[in-house]
Amino acid sequence: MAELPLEALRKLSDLHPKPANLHFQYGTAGFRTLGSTMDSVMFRVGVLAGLRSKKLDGKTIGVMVTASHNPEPDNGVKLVDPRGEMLEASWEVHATTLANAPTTEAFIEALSTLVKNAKIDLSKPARVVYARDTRPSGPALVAALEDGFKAIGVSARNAEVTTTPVLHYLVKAINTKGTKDEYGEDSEEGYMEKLSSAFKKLVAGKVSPPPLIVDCANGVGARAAAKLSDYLGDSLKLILHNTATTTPGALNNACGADFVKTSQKIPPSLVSILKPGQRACSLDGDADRLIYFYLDDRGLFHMLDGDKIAALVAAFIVELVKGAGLGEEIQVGVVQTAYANGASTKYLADRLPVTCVSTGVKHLHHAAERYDIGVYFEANGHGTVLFSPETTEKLNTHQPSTPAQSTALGHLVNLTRLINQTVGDALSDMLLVEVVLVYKSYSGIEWDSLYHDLPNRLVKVVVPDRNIFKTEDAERRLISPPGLQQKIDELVRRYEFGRAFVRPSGTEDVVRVYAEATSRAQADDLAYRVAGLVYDEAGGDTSRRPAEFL
Ligand code: 16G
Ligand code: MG
Repeated sequence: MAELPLEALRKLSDLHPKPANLHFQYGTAGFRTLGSTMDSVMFRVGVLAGLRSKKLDGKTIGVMVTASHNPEPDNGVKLVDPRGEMLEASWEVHATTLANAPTTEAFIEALSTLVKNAKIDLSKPARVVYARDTRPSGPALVAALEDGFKAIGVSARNAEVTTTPVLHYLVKAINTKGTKDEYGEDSEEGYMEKLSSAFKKLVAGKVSPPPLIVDCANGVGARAAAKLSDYLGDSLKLILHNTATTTPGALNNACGADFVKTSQKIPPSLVSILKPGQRACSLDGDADRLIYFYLDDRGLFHMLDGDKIAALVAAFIVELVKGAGLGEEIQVGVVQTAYANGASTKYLADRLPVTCVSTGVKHLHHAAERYDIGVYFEANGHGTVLFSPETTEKLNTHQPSTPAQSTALGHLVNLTRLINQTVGDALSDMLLVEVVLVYKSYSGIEWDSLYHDLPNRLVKVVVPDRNIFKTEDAERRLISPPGLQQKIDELVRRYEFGRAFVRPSGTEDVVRVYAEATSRAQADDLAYRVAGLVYDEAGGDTSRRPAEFL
């Protein structure tokens, strides 16, 4: 058995010392914190990615350097497993352990333990593909990552500056190359070609929709959207805004999907641009989330979030499955989280099976895999549609008995190519939405009227220790602190269609409170009161109560 290359590891690790007083955690979205503190983390992730690849017999692992919708000084890194999926949970723990080893010697010690416990054969090859978003801290962090690759002997492919979903696509495309499951050509061009040609087939013969305004969050999505726009040609005209990827401080600043979803407002930069009735959408900083919106004829803002996308898409897919004569054989289901608007859950549950899971893409993804066709979306706009291997096979081999069935079947097959099934993908989801809007002849207004969102409010409560908050039932109920859930239940009962839940954030040191009710004032009031309960229970900082809750 080959040994760890100790000399190279020591020499390179010494160039990337761990800051003494910082603790790093591989959380729901990988490591994410101030970019200026992440040099050692990047180096060690480089080494870990190599080991992960060796463990999986030389399959290609992905590494994405991004902090998504976070402000520009932040950065982050996450690993992508060979099928284009998020890193297996047990390795998140290894990542955290390695990142926190205080010295080079401790790091090497931790590596040896991992190699032994995980039974990693070091003589296997290691292959990695990596990319970064447009953050200014990216190049230096990538250099540290590359030192990690060098230290463990990775054959690494640099995918340069691209979106998170493109990187996931590349991982899957590389690992399926030459197999019967070939996912597409393993390049950004291959991705653009695959999506745009499926889109063109789907909308062939239909009336082209009016141009779509795309808010690119001043992030890497701007570059990808510009390329995609060239591939789409006249089939869909995109008007790109917030494309200032090199202006300091512009990334995600008062724009992008997270801004729109959390503030429930149009980005100020689009106020003078968006005309009443016109469709617009926002990508987030690494282009894996998508939120649509429009202004009505009174100029009022309406948001079409991940729940609305799920409703639109799921209903369309069910129709196609029935149309193809496969209604009895293929079960379509939807996966949501507790943040899904109650009105969306009702709309969907009246039509198809709906599951609720904990927050975080990996939970949704795994639950969606249990359906033949699983549609999953978080309200924040992250989501996709998964076709099980058996379903894909069935769609490719089924013999339709009428021309109508044949058409519906053809559309489903094209959807399997249009949709990036590895992870939520703002650009792929945008094309998917556009396809449905074209088929239904919907503008944003008709789409929005599928159901009416219950007014809702999300607030943060800063508490000394968020770890005392523990949940059950897909985060819908608290089991700790004891007694708090009963108090919340009592409050909620006083509001018509009231619903509220409390969970500790997985990405920030806060507790989140969500509330909805039949009116804006009631939703705000319920959120405020529940936040007050949380606050009192957790002994929050009284100087910050209560104005900061709302
Ligand atoms: C991360 C998750 C996202 C989730 C969010 C919740 C991934 C790739 N991303 O961004 O799915 O909605 O965290 O944040 O899993 P919170 O725990 O702070 O509310
Ligand atoms: Mg993102």
